[in-house]
Amino acid sequence: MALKLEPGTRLVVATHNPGKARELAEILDGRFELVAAGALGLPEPEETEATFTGNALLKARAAADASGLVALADDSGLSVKALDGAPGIYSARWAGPGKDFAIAIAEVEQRLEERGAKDRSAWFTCALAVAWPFGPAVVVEGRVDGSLQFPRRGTLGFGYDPIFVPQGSAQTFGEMAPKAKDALSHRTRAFEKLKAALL
Ligand code: ITT
Repeated sequence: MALKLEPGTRLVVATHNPGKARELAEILDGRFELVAAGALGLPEPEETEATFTGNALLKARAAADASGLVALADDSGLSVKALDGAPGIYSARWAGPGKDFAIAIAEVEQRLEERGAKDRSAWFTCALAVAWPFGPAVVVEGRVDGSLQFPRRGTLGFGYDPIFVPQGSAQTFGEMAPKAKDALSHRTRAFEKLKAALL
């Protein structure tokens, strides 16, 4: 039988990142009854996989099995071409234990300077995984290409948004209203694939 995610399903959103949780709620647009991982006291599993899809599956599996609910997890990050794809799956870790993205952004800028790199091409990736408790799981990936710009611009969004300009735009994600970012984002593109697979 094909896997289906019925409208109104109670879904635990397996993220401890409030920026992601907000965007996922916007993108899911009332299709499901969302429960936050934090509200259930679910622990944050260690991200031991080497890929976005691997870590998304790991987080969805852990949340589904611990809660008994269908779980949705997001593993995402920024990849910089001139840094050979870094920070990639380490995007959150570059912000340090205080999750300070001023530190992560400064690190990206400094590494580009150290390399004397002129190419500012970068992309965001989002892997979304859905797992059923002790059951099957599905994972998909979305990507948006763009370029980096310094200094940072805009106070909206989260994470690396103030330095990322998506292709075809003059604004950083940090300058865009939520709906404008959602129209272009890696997260929305991943969700479009999830819809095709499960809805
Ligand atoms: P969870 O694992 O609890 O979901 P996290 O923040 O640790 O939260 P990740 O390991 O997937 O999640 O790290 C992804 C990081 O990549 C995230 O902390 C952001 O800094 C960055 N990132 C992902 N999507 C982004 C977006 O849309 N805009 C800006 N930065 C983004």
